[in-house]
Amino acid sequence: MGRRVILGMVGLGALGVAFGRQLNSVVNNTVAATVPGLGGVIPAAGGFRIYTVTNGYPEMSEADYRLTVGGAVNSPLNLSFTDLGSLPQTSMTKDFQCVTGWRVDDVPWSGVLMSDLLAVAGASPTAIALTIDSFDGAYTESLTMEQAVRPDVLIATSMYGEPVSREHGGPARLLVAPMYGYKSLKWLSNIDVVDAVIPGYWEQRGYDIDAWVGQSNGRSDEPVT
Ligand SMILES: Nc1nc2c(c(=O)[nH]1)N[C@H]1C(S)=C(S)[C@@H](COP(=O)(O)O)O[C@H]1N2
Ligand SMILES: [Mo]
Repeated sequence: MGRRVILGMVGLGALGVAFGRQLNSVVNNTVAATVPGLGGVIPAAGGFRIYTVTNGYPEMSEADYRLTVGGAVNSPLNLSFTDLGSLPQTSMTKDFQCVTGWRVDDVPWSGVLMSDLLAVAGASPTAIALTIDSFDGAYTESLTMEQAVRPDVLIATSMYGEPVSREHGGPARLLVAPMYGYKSLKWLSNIDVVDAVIPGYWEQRGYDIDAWVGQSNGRSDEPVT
């Protein structure tokens, strides 16, 4: 059995998986079915699967939300949801591809570019990487600084023109569009600018740290455009 297959099985077994978007949400004219107890075994046509590595989906109101940015920065940040909304907003429509095989085409996102946020914080130009934390208390991610400042790496506060739902990682999540979905950390709480790449949650469990779609984890999926 190939490494990728084993990884996929580990992923499915370990993850709490439920079917896609909220019932009233339509993806490419396909409503993702909700099948209690069967979540994650059968691909939802056209829809996202909802993943969490904890026992549930953490809840955080926009009023209580904070995003902190620290480490090698000139100005450590402690931003409210309103503060995030007052930074320059960027929209992009991107395919979303999980390393286990499912893909959702043409997802519209908007929020704050990581590069804009890092500029506001005054991130050190010689810093190597970011470590990124989730308020689920378990999930982490990493990006090199070069990856982080790409124009397709977003702190997303909106998805399909609506606030990012609790299940999809709201009030704010990452979107790392050119990489497999595990880089797109949900329930974003903290970003530290650091001098070394620290492997994230799934990377400590065998996934590639650089997760380019079509070029990593032994996969040959069509790259996200
Ligand atoms: N906090 C957190 N973020 C996460 C995950 C998770 O389990 N917990 N799963 C990742 C994986 S493997 C994928 S494919 C996407 C799925 O996003 P979705 O749950 O919004 O469909 O979230 C990523 N971000
Ligand atoms: Mo994934």
